[in-house]
Amino acid sequence: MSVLSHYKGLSKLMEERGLDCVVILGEANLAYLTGYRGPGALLISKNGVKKLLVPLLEAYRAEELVKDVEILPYVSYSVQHCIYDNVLYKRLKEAIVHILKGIGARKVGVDISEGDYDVIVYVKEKLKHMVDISDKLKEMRSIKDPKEIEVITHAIRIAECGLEKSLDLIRDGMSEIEVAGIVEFGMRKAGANGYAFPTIVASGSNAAYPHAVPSNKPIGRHEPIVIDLGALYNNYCSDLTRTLFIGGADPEIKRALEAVIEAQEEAIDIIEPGIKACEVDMKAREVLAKYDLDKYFIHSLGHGIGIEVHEAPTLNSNSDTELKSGMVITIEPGIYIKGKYGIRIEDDVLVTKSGRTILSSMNKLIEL
Ligand SMILES: [Mn+2]
Repeated sequence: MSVLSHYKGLSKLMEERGLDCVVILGEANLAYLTGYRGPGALLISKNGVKKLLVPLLEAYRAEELVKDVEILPYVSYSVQHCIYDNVLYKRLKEAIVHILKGIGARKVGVDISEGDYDVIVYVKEKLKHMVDISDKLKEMRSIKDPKEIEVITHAIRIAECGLEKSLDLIRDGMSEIEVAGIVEFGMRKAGANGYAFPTIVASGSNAAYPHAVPSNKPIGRHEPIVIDLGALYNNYCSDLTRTLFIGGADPEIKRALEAVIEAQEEAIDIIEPGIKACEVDMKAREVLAKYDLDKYFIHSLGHGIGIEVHEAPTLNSNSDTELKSGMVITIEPGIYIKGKYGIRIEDDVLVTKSGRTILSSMNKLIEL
């Protein structure tokens, strides 16, 4: 996919902050700017020099994915008769400094929070004038362009299709691990390159752990089964959660699920450009408070999704970030009662100029 438009934001940043060059180190930021996701560094100068440093073993793949940038392989040991004649026989940090000095860069922007500590310390020591641009990149990535929205929407379809197909195969008595495997195979069959994160399947009292790890526990009838899944497609993630029941839901738990759905829908209804993320989080908590369930909602309401499954903005009580058109966020209220049960519903929402579009579309009450 074309990522050329993302360079424009960086050129503007270099101008605004008087930078000679930027160095991109994080794998997600490399994917954002080049389409290549892997180790290495991208160097862009204000004069238009673009070089992508990649480990020698990644050079073929990078050449296939990245067309408008010079690919420079590096390797820390000597290689005789190497197929590339431009290999830098250096470690990454040395290769970066070598190039920066070669182009006479003095003031350099680096996405410090994404780089290895060792690399950052070395570059800072050799360059002196280093500026952190991590926040700017996070902000740029939080606003998706139409192509990114299309790819994320497809990643959501893959997750929904994978879960939908799995519903015919899930039976009580299967282990959580087995169900996770069925769901993941479903996403693969629907075209997933990979998973946004390891699928969570948590039933009964295990569902009280928001980040439960699937276990050998057999899933039972009438208990909540939380399935949190996400597909990776063309470098972009989806993130979706449903709580389902085999043989119908226990009535008390069903009422709690209805409260969670109401909290989610009311929070989604107030999403529009200019609203603060904390206000959306607050709305969900207000609804749960009506049912005296807010005390069991022990995590934030949601987060941005994109190249990474958790990215800016964060939706919690401290987040005064204003939502903007082009952001894609999750809205995922849940309640977790230790030793008893847990419930979560998660959908993916695009902030639009006039309000919001819910990108996921699966039923919220699923009884098998
Ligand atoms: Mn999520």
